[in-house]
Amino acid sequence: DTDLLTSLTTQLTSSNEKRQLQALDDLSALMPDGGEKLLELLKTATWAWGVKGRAYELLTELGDAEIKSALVDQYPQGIVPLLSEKGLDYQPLQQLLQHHDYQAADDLTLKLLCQLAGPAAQKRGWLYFTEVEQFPIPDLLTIDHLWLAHSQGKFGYSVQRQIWLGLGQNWSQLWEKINWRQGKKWTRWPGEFTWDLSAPRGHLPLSNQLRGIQVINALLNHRAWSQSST
Ligand code: MD9
Repeated sequence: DTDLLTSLTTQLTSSNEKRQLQALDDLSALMPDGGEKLLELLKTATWAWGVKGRAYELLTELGDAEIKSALVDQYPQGIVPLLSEKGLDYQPLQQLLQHHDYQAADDLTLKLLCQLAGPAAQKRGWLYFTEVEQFPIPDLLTIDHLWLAHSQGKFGYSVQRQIWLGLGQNWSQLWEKINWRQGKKWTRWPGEFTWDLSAPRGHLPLSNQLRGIQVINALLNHRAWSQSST
């Protein structure tokens, strides 16, 4: 067991994101053993958000009172810093995502984007691309990091952007790749979307295509994604 812990620790600190997530899965079977080590790694390792969030989730699910109080101490708002230039409270989104309540989190994400856009968009219930272009970088990054952290790096606008760039910015291929459309048939909201981690990469968060691509185009081209990650 000590040998296994040592080898998992090596895997957690030295390899790629996929192998790190695999190591976390293996480690979860040994827990609560390894909890202290994982807490230490969470503070020191340079992990992608998907790995950090999974490690954080595993630690919060432990009964251990000392680890719990250390987490509350270190990360009172969760693993992702909840930065907002507009004074929005991202704690409710953090809670839903931490508990993998992806459908409620998706609804709330749209609400938050409307709040970011202002009173007219809140009343309208949907966005103009010109409003999206004005979104502050910290807010968009906070939302994206929350989705990444609590989906093992599977969900988030930055994931959708990466896939879309990989497809030569072809929207039609993106819809198929992330299961928003199958052949000629658009996926129907909400029942036909996949609200768990069995979804393909980039499936969530949703952007309604009823009014065309302008909004998602503005989201995936936002200047937030050309910044260094923070
Ligand atoms: C992805 C093509 C998340 C008629 C709910 C949030 C909203 O209303 C009914 C509401 C309305 O505005 C919602 C989400 C999505 N849709 C809806 C997501 C989504 C994705 C791809 C598509 N949609 C594509 C698509 C096409 C036509 C429509 N949609 C029509 C439609 C209608 C409603 C919704 N969609 C809601 Mg969809 O009238 O934004």
